[in-house]
Amino acid sequence: MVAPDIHINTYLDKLLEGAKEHQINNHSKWVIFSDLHMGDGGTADDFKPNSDLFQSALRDYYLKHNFSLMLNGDVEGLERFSLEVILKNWKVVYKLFDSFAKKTQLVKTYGNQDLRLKFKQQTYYYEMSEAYKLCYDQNNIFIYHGHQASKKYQFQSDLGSFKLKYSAQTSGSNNYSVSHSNKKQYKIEKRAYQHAIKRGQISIIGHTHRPLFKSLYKIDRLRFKIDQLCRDYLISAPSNQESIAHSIKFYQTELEKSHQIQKLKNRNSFNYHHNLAIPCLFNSGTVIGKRGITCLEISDGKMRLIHWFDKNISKKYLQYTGYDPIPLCKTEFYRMVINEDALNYIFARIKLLR
Ligand SMILES: [Mn+2]
Repeated sequence: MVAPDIHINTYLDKLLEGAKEHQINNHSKWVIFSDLHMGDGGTADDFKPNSDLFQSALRDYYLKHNFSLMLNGDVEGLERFSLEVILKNWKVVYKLFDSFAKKTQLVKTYGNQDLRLKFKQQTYYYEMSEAYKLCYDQNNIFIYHGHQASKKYQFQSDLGSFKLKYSAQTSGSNNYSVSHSNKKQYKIEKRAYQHAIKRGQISIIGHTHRPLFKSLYKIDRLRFKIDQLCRDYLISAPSNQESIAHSIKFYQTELEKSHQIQKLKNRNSFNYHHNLAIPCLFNSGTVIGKRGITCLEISDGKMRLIHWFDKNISKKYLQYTGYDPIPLCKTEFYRMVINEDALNYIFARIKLLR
């Protein structure tokens, strides 16, 4: 029997081969969201709490600044709601999607929850593909939802609609997402990570709802940030030192909290398995986060991990200077850059370290 991970690598290679290509350059602008889990607008609808924030970010920021929109899977929570109900309840959001299709571009991938759209007879509103490839110079950014790196969904996809119908009947409504098991999440991320290294590319996934930037989880990103701030402190003017010292304390507290969560949940990190994580894996996180929305932006030849939040819910980011959140005009919503780096630099690091 073939080892499962080798099998999944071959499967991801097939996905890569069939991915729709878009050329990008330093003038291109893309924003990538995943896992909206749109429902019926009621209390069981995971999308609802952040829906105003999401619409405002799309309309007042991304559309205004001519970004193309990539929806990387699980837009519709089809494991719990029918497409008809979702379309009817979130008409206003679909209108926004239409605006991107008209003004810039809109592309959509299949997630595990909306996988059945692939087998539907009716024509869906938007062009969809299982995966996309953004080509930047000689380098590739491979974008797919992420469930393809899980054995369960890979077999479902191979077997087609019959198996999907069967699984829809057998999976309970509380079991609609993979994201509840840390061990399973890490396995999926690890396979996606290994495949990206093998192909010397950047891979972007969603699905596990955990933001990743340059293969770093929050805990590792915080450690690097503290290190950088301590260096900045030494070379800064005395007038700036106090605010940098403030930021260091803020990140230190965040790190302690994250460390407790990591211990509690027995989480892994790629830095435990390598001396240095190879910066090939990114995850846009989710639109349905408790403290806001995360997404990935590609613009000006850079990649950015962004956190959108409502100041009435996540006020703490406004009390310190660490992240520098910027308000969206006439709203209570903020856009905050968590990490950013030049694509050229990321690709050079991947080549040098793999
Ligand atoms: Mn998913």
